[in-house]
Amino acid sequence: HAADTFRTDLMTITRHVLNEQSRHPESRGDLTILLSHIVLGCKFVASAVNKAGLAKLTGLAGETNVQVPQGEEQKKLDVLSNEVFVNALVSSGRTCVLVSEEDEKATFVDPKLRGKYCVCFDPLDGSSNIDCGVSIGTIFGIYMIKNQDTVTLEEVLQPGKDMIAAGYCMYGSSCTLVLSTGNGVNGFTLDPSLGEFIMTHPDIKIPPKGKIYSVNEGNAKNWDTPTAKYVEKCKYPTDGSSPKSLRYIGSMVADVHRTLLYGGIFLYPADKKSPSGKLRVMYEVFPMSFLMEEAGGQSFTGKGRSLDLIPTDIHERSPIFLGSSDDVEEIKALYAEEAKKAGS
Ligand code: P6P
Repeated sequence: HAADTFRTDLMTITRHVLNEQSRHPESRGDLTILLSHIVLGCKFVASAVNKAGLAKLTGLAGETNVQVPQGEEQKKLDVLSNEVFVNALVSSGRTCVLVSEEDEKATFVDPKLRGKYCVCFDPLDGSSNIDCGVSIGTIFGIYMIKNQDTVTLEEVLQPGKDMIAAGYCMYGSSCTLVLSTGNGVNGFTLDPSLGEFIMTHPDIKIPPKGKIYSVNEGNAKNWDTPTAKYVEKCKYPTDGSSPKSLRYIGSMVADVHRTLLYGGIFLYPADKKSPSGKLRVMYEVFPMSFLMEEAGGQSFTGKGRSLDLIPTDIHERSPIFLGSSDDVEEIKALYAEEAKKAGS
């Protein structure tokens, strides 16, 4: 029956965000407008990422190719993505400061175009994986700024628990956007024929315990004791349970998305080479931790709750252990044990 093929009551991301807005009668719709500009950026990047693959295949790689106006240097995708997001966020008229993985300094928006939000984002995380077709993604977190006209860097360096929304868009076999505005987590898949994100994963909840651990075992030589002990327990359980499976893609958005849907734990620990770990607090750790907690999971830094961190620099790094609540509890216990020994 034709009607079975074509759903006629589409829950698009725009409709979902408007529904969320209606839960806040005092809202003027600024967040809705901001999110619609972020969604536009994601649609552009999805298209550019797919074309990039094509360009490589037809040997159009290199300095310039036919898609790029004659003589112009082909921009690296992460630079291009950053420009798209900065332009979309500034032109939304709803932001006053931007923190991007691609920009050394924070961008303070022209006062004439300012709004009340700060957006922290990694426009194309994992972009080194593009050439081999591994999924990559955009990660973003949104803060409200108290004094948008006199905003200073200090006001940007807020603890993750003050974020009001966060999400990521994964560019893979399909383009999936996962979003939370503080009332649960929902997933949307881009229908390229409509150019719309349609809700495909309503009210995502992470399983309380998983069978997968996700870490770069190549760093094992440099791990601290609690991490080494935890991974050992995953591989050689002493309670009679089956060993966990190792799944590591090396692209945070892909590894976190699998963890969110299937359960388990994702770890990027500190090690002797990188005492603060590798992942960035404001636009990787905070947004992913916000989503995990909204989905019933946890996120831990090795010292405390990730969202309680107060960054001192916009590109600060932190160790991160996130995922199923029971799994994160196990590694928290190992770090507590180590702290007690050190304190004793
Ligand atoms: P490693 C990608 O470069 C990235 O920033 C994250 O997306 C990913 O989780 C991590 O680094 C992978 O790092 O050291 O395991 O290659």
